[in-house]
Amino acid sequence: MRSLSTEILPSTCPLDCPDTCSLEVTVTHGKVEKIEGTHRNPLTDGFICSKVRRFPRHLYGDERLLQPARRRGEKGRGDFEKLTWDGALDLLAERLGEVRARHGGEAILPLSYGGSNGYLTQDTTDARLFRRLGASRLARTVCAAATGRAVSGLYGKMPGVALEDYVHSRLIVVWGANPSATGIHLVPIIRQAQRGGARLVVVDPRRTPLAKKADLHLAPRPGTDLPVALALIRWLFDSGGADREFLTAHATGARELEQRAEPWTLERAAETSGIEAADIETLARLYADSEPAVIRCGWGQERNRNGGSATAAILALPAVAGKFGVRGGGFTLSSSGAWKLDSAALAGEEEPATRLVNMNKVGELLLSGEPAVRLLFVYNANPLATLPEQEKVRAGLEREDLFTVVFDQVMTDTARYADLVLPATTFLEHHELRRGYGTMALQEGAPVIEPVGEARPNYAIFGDLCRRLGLDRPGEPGSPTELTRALLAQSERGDEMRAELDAPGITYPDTGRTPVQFVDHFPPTADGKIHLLPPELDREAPRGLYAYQEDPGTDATPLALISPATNRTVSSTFGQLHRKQVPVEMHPADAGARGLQTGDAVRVWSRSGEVRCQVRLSHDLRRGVAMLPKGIWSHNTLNGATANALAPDTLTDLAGGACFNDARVEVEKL
Ligand SMILES: Nc1nc2c(c(=O)[nH]1)N[C@H]1C(S)=C(S)[C@@H](COP(=O)(O)OP(=O)(O)OC[C@H]3O[C@@H](n4cnc5c(=O)[nH]c(N)nc54)[C@H](O)[C@@H]3O)O[C@H]1N2
Ligand SMILES: Nc1nc2c(c(=O)[nH]1)N[C@H]1C(S)=C(S)[C@@H](COP(=O)(O)OP(=O)(O)OC[C@H]3O[C@@H](n4cnc5c(=O)[nH]c(N)nc54)[C@H](O)[C@@H]3O)O[C@H]1N2
Ligand code: SF4
Ligand SMILES: [Mo]
Repeated sequence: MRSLSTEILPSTCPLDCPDTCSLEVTVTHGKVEKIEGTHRNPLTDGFICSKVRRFPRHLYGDERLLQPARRRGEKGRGDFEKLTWDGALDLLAERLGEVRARHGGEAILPLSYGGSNGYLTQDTTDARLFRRLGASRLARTVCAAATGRAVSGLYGKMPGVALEDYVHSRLIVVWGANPSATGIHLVPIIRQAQRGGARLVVVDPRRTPLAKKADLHLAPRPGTDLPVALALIRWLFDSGGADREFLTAHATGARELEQRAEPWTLERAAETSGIEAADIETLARLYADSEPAVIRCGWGQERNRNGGSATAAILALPAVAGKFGVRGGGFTLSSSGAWKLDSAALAGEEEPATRLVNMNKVGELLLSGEPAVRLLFVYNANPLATLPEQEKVRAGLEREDLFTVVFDQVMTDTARYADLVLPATTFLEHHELRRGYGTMALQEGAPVIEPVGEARPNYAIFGDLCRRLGLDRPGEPGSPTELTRALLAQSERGDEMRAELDAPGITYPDTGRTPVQFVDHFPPTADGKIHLLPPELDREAPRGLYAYQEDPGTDATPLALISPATNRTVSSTFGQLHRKQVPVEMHPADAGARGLQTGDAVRVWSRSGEVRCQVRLSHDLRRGVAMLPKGIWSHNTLNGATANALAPDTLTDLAGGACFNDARVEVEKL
């Protein structure tokens, strides 16, 4: 029996995860007691991850920011004194105005990534403020830049195969993705397909949980997916496995692709990738012979110098082999292309052409950029924990002449360096409208509790700052209701979507919940065709599209350090809740060669920096590969540095994306 003061309220998980679970939140005496999954989003199927089940610890934990505060001690120490909201916003408005007047708008840098934010809490009133200040603009390249460019270059943002439809597939290829941690609802669907006789192939340098259940596991050296995919393409063309009829009807650039794949024999790809030629051939045959066949392409293959071309080559496979046109056939990357809604269009006038800053280069910019950044406004991001070249970012944050504002829910590693800290609400305390990037669903969330402490939502704070600076215009949408209405009005189906959001509480794009590629929709490119060698991508890639760039390893730093996601954090979110030391994992042979055993304290170093931590031996990594997970915080290692201190700020071949997995390191006993 529940007491009368207990309520069960609906919500939607907006975290940076493909699944967008529909939730049911138990609230007792105004406090969140329990969070569970529901069936409203069919993909959720009534269960959610342990991270969000434990969300009350994030809401009410010691690290939760409760009031605005101003730095008292040295930068980085996390010593603050409380301010009122009025005091904090007056101070901030004054600083913003002052910096703009003295150094120009571009001396202000807004830094947000917003993976965990929906249509209401990023690119709305915040965009309005920063545009009107003439601030520097941020290219959000830390994730999905190269994959995004590849998919839109080839297919024009065509949505992928619905994850629910994988039950119909006879072959599932999971390439550079680890859904067991990063999108858990796909796992039971894959297992169900396997029980029905489907084959599973995993391409990943690690033996992931799904790799252990796979019929075939290909473990390439990080950054060598491009040669593997090109060898598959070459084999398909040579052995009659290419669907030339489909290519003639639906694609351009097939001949050029065939030519670029020509040098990549199975043997040569095997030598470069460290996979057996016979295994690549087994995948080629399986792929050619299976119908329907689907590729779940993730982001692991993206985060290196070849990331754009590798993704393009992987996504070319279903076109070459003619795998479209059936339910359960084709590819899935991100389904966000299914939605045409655009928050930024609500922000008012067009962006002024101010300086565009690549997020991966923020460390460099803070140290030596011209014009110098004088005011850094961090929200919806934890850059010290998530950007490459962590030591440069840290040194930048230590600059005495930089005023840093951090608007967050908890005292992050970045917030410790702030001059001004502002407490933000979570999705259980504000309104949100969120589409999935795995599921096709769009769902709303309304507050289920009053804000904890004095936390406030993004849309409110940026709206308030606009008013204080005299940058607001009458009649602009500003409240969540107004923003939602204006956003839905962008679609011809706006009224229908509004009604569906009210009941049953979920809506889908025009293409529906489970559209079939090349049946229900076609590439939204100018000619409606697939472009296997888009000229603009070919011009952009430094050596042309599909040109392989060699491994950046050196004799001094021969090991490839990858930093994949774990099931403990979402990017760096929830890192405050995990206080244990996190070890670097290595293959026993690599450890043995260095005289290392599990539990030893080691120094892991690259050209960029060093991490001191423990080591753990693991048979799940291929030789030559070490792993330190993404998203850990300074308290998780002996010297406060993480994988990001080892990661270079070099860029992917397309779209200036992050190359975290191009970190090349050596490990030695401390
Ligand atoms: N629990 C949890 N869920 C998350 C996240 C999280 O941090 N935690 N993050 C969210 C976000 S922001 C994103 S972008 C997605 C990412 O989702 P995924 O792409 O599934 O996650 P990653 O762990 O980045 O990478 C997937 C796999 O790529 C492998 N890999 C590394 N280098 C290579 C390579 O060169 N080639 C190949 N083939 N594989 C490689 C890694 O070993 C890893 O198993 O997940 C989202 N979901
Ligand atoms: N080494 C390594 N680093 C990586 C990666 C990797 O593979 N390896 N992957 C990268 C990837 S895939 C991604 S997506 C990036 C993510 O990089 P970030 O976006 O910097 O990481 P998050 O941990 O998601 O940070 C979100 C922050 O915003 C706060 N927040 C959430 N909602 C709100 C809100 O409504 N208002 C405000 N004001 N704050 C809010 C959260 O508390 C959290 O601190 O990290 C990248 N970093
Ligand atoms: S993080 Fe992903 S799996 Fe966990 S509740 Fe949110 S949407 Fe669901
Ligand atoms: Mo990401």
